[in-house]
Amino acid sequence: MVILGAGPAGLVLGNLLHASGVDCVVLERATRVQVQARSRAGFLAANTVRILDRHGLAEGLRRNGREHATCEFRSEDGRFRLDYGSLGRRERHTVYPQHELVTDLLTQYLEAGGRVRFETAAVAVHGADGPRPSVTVREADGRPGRWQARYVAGCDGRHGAARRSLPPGTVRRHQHDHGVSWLGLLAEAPPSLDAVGYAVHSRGFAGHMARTPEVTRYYLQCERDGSPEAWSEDRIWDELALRMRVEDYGPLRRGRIVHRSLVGLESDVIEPLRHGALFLAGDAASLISPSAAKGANLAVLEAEILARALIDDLRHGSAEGLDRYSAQCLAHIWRAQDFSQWMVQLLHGVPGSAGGSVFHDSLRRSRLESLRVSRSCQDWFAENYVGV
Ligand code: RFL
Repeated sequence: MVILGAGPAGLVLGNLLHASGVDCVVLERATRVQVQARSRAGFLAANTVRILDRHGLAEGLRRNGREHATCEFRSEDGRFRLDYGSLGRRERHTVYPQHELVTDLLTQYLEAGGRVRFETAAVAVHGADGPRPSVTVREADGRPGRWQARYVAGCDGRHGAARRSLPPGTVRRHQHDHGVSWLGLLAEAPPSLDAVGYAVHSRGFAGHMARTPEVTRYYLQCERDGSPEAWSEDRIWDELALRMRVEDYGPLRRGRIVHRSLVGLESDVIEPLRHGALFLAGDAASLISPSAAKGANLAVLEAEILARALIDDLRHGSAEGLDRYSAQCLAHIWRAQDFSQWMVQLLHGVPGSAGGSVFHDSLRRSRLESLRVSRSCQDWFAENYVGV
């Protein structure tokens, strides 16, 4: 079994297969240091924690993660809080930075004897619809190589080799551009709120999410083709202060901006998630806008479903799970896409639409008001916000 990519999807899959005695190798383009330094997600759904717990992979997040169950909305109509942990299914998030989760998964996999080939970039998957699939690679020293396997798991993200290797006409690709970009920021500053903060403002959206007691992620809606470097630290903090209405609700704790990136809010689903012996999981299967913090959670869920199906096939001779894999995951993916689209519309006006903006802004305000006053709307929100 060859797994492409050592992100959350590839490493959960690797851990589960290795623990069941399935011979596998993870091929990873980056170095170990780079893999462990990539800071992205932070909000883990209750189901993600249950999956990791079930397989003995949750020790680090149980020790160092923090439970989280409140979000705060700020807008021209005031502010309100939702204690989503007491709504819907009464589930909470665990805040645990993705790079720490990846570090735990990698350490556990390697200590158990699992194999990872770092600095080995998959170039293409060959013969996935035949009896002898293989993966061509470029090794760390630049030399070409080839790995043969019964199955290949493409967990190498949206721009990886797995997607590139799908022959034209074998899958459909559904893409949607939400028309909005965020400047994603990591600040060496303690969180300023004990809640996730969503601020809707005529200048654009601003978001606040705790990562650790010392680090906070912020988002600022920005120009589509803007450059992150055009934002000085002062400009970032002033804009965050304005959109988060600090004059009304209290100051932000400022600190050094240690990472910034431009994030276009896009969705992208491959259907089906299988081509012969090649299976897609995580961002390779579907990209989801970060508006609802679902990507890493879907990656873990899909990896568990795929691991079960592969173990059933390789150890017990039953291909049923593999046959069901795509449809089973796509049901979760579309539900998450639906909620993330709803969140995009909750948090943004329609950028660049002169005549339509009053109409859309009014819809957005009305949606926020429903969330403020309607218990059934709050329950629905909570169930979808924490769930995958
Ligand atoms: P990853 O984590 O991108 O890992 C893919 C791995 O594949 C390697 N690779 C290759 N290896 C070999 N050969 C090749 N040709 C290769 N090409 C690539 C890469 O080096 C990498 O190591 O994919 P995976 O495992 O599918 O996991 C997906 C998640 O990382 C992603 O969905 C989340 O980070 C999305 N996301 C969030 N998700 C959440 O659930 N909660 C959050 O709070 C959250 N916040 C976020 C996010 C994504 C963000 N960005 C990057 C837009 C915040 C941000 C800013």
